[in-house]
Amino acid sequence: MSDKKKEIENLGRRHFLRNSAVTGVAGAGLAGGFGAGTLLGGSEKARAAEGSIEVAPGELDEYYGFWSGGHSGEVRVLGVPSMRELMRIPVFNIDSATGWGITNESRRILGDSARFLNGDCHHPHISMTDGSYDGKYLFINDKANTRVARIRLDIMKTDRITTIPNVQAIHGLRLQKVPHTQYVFANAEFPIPHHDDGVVNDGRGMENPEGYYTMFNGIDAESMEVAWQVIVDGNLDNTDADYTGRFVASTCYNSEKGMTLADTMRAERDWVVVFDVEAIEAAVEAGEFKTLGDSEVPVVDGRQGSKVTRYIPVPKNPHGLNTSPDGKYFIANGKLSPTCSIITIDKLPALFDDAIEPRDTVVGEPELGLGPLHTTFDGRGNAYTTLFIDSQVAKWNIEDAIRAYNGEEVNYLRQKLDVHYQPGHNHASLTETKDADGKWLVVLSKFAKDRFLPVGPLHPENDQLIDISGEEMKLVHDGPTYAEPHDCILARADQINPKKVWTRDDPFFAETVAMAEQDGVTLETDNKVVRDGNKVRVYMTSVAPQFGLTEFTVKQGDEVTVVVTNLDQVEDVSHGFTMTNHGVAMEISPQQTASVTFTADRPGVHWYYCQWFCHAMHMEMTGRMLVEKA
Ligand code: RUQ
Ligand code: CUA
Ligand code: CA
Repeated sequence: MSDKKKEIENLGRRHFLRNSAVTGVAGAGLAGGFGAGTLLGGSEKARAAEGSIEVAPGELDEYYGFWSGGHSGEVRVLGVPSMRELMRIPVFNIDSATGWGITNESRRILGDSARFLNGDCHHPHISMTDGSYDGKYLFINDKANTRVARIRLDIMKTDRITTIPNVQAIHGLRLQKVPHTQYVFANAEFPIPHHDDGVVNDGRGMENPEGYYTMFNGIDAESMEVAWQVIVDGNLDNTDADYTGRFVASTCYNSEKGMTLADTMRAERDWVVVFDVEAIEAAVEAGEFKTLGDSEVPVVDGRQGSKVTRYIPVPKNPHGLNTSPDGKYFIANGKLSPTCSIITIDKLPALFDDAIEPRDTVVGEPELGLGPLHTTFDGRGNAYTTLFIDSQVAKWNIEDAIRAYNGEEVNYLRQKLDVHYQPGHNHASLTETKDADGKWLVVLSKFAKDRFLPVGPLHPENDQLIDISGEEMKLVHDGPTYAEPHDCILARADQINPKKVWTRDDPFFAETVAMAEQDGVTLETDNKVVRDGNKVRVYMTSVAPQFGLTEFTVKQGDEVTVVVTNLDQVEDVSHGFTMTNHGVAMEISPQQTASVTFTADRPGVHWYYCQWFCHAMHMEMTGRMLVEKA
C-alpha cells in the first residue's frame, strides 16, 4: 500500500472517531463509529462484481432519480442505475449557466424571496394520482428560508415558490397520495413565539418558550397557496401521508420545547402527531379558525385535545416517518432509540373516535440497531432502515416484527449491510407509491471519509446504490455528491415525460410575451429597440450562430431589458445571452423566450455573446451594446 493511501486510511478510520463532527452530549454516540459487519457476511467486493449497474454508452437508464441538492439549493436529476448526473435544476440558488435568479422569468417566480441567495433543500417528492407517480410536478422544501417550491417536470424548471407565513424552517415535506396530490404537506420545524393578539414573533415573549409554537402546513398543489395551517404542541420533523387521503403523520423530537440540545433530550418519549385532513378541512369550512398577523391563511388549533390531531407517544427524538407501500403502516424511526415504531393506520379512525388509546395503534417496535433515521420498502413486505451510528442498512420484515412484538419467537431481521458512512435517507425505487418494485435502493451516506480521493477538508457525500432485487442486499456503486443530498426519489423512466423543445405558448415566459405584445413586437420575427423614458427594451431573435441584433445603442443610465427568442427548432440547440461586465447571463433553449433587465451604467462598448456552445461559429455569435455618455 502506498504511503498516501495509508495516510488516507488512517485519517478516515482512526482520526475520524476521535475528531467527531458532533460534540457535546450526543457526540459520543451520534457521530463516528463504523458498522459491526453484516449478518450474512461475504465481501462487498465479491457482491459488487455480481451487480449490474452498467448502462452502456448510448443506452438509457431505467429510472429517473431526483436528488435534493441540500444547501446548494438546487435539485439534481440522475439516471439510475448508472448514477450519471443528467441535469441540475436551480431552485433556491443562483445559477450562472441558465441565469436562474438573474432572468426576469426566474425573478418573478422567486418573488420577494429573490433577495435570498441561498436555500436548503431536503425532500423532493413527485405528485401522484391514485397512489402512483403522475410525473407532473416535483415539490421541494427550503429549510433555510421557509419556502416550498414546485418544479414542472415537463420542462424541468421551477415554476412556483411560496414562502410559508408565520413559521420558521420548512423541513418535512410530503404529498397527498390519493385520490391525487391536492395538498403538499409541510412541517415547520422550529417553534417561535405566538401572542394572544394573533401576532407572531414580533420581539415579545422571547424568554418564554412555553408560548412558542410551530405549525403543520397544507399547501394547495395547483395554486401553491397555503390552504391552512395547524398549530401543534412540540415541534415537527418528518412527515408522510397515507393511502386513504385522510391521515398524515409527523414526528416530533422536541416535545419538551427545549431551547438547547440537552433540553430536547429530556423526555423519555416524544411523539408522532397524526393529522386528520378531513377534520382540518371541516374545521376551516365551519369557520373554526383564526388568522395570524397580516396573513389570511386559516389557522386551526391542533394542540393536544383538539379534534384534528392525535399524539402517539414513541421513544425519544424520532426522525423519519415513512408509509409502507401497502398502505398499512406509518413507521417512525427511533434515532435515539434503536427501534422503529410501527403504527397501524387501520386503527386511526378508532383513535380519532377516542375508542382506543394512542399507544394501542403501535403494533410493533422492532430493535434494529443504533441510530435508525429513515425507512424505505421493497413492496414485498420488507423494510430497509438506515442506522446512522452503526453505518448500516437493516433489512427487516414488517409482519415478522409485528409477530415478535406479540410475543412470538421470530427473527424479523433479514440482513445488515455496511454502508460508507453514516447514512441519512435511503430510498427504494417507487417506494412512496403503491408501485414499489424492490429493485434499487439508494443510500445517502453523510460521510465519505476514505472512499474517494481527498479533495481538501470538505468531503463529498457518498450516495451508494444497492441492488435489492434478490434475497440479499448487494452494494454495487459509490457515488460522490456535493452538499448535501438529504433525500432522493426514484421514478420509472416511463413515468416522467419531459418536452424536448419549448412550445411557444408556455406559461413560463407568458408575461414576457405579454410585454412584447404591449410594445407591438412579434417575438418570432421582430428585432427592435423600444424606448419608454429611460427604460429600453431590446427585442431580438437568435438562430445559430447569430443574434437578430448585432448591435444596439442606449444611453448611460438606461434600464435595459434584453429579450431573446430562440427560433431554432432543432433539439438541443440552446443559445445564451451574456452581457460582459454586467452580471448578466441566461439560457435560451429552442423556441424559448428569455429576458433580463440591468442598468447600462457605464458608457462605451460592451460586447455580448452566446455562452452555450451552439454551432461551429458559436464564438462569433456576438454583438455590441453601445452606451452613449449621459
Ligand atoms: S431529514 S437524514 Cu432533512 Cu430528511 Cu433525515
Ligand atoms: Cu448560440 Cu452559442
Ligand atoms: Ca425529545
